[in-house]
Amino acid sequence: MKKNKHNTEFYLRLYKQMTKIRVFEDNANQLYLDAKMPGLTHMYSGEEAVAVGICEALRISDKITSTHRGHGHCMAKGANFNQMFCELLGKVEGYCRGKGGSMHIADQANGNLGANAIVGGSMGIATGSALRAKLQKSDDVTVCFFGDGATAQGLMYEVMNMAALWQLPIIYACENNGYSEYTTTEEIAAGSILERARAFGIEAFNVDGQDVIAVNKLASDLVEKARKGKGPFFIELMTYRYHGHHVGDINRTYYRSKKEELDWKNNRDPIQILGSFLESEGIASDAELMEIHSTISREAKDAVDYALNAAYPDTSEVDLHVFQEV
Ligand SMILES: Cc1ncc(C[n+]2csc(CCOP(=O)(O)OP(=O)(O)O)c2C)c(N)n1
Repeated sequence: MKKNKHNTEFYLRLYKQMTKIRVFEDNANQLYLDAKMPGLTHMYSGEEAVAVGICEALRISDKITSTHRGHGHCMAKGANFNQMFCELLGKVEGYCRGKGGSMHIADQANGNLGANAIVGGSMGIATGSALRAKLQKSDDVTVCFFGDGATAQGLMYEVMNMAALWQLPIIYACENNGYSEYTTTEEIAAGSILERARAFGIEAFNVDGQDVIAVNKLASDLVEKARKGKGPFFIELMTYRYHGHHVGDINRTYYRSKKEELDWKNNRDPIQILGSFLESEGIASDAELMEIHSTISREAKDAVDYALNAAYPDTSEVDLHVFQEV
């Protein structure tokens, strides 16, 4: 590809966005290990190219819905460290005033309609968002992120049917990381994931979810088509989660080998793959990439300190934002 200022800057942005997610997750894991974070969390490390490749194809006004493994989607759609760490620690300055926690982060200002702890639960919300865009004649596109485990949920088939019939501007993005909790995808999903979408007449694509440039290229193409009323689309992104199902899932060898984990980390890491490309193209040196990592790590550390010292919500807020009187 011909190098120009635009794609040089864009590739560096992809690198920074993925690094932000990795650094965020490393800090979140440490907060859990230090017993400073209430509850547990599901790490996105290893899957960064999926969220970043797709969200970089979106505008702020485009919408996403996320999952229990949602920090990466939030960061990729524009969330900031301070509010993210505050939410994880239950502090009032968090995205949901500390009431959502890791699995319920919503950031409406950036078009993030929210994470969802119910597997497949955001599919109805995402499809409703696309219907809203169509009814209001807006050209917003909605991306629905979900894991391979969600393909076993009936809701997915109801909403894909509606989306196809009504040509809704939605992209279903299936993050296939090979596992649903402690079970392999082959054991929970019969047949082909892509053929499920094709049965509804939805165009479906498979892409290497570790290659952020490939993900972004495909997503940009589909987003522009969906904007012009040619949706819906379905993408299956092949990826891997480095940590256990959640931070407490430490002893994993009964369901996957250390060798497999090392193979993905050493040979298929999305940040390393892009880093090598940037170096080989003369866009950034190893030292410059390390500097990006150090700068982002310092920003994250400051945000963690900020969140640790931030205030909890006042007890008078306990029933606020939880239900609406009608
Ligand atoms: C409806 C529902 N059933 C079961 C669960 C318990 N559960 C939480 S995460 C998970 C696995 C999800 O796997 P997948 O969709 O592939 O996402 P991944 O964790 O691999 O990112 C399950 C079964 C749940 N949260 N919601």
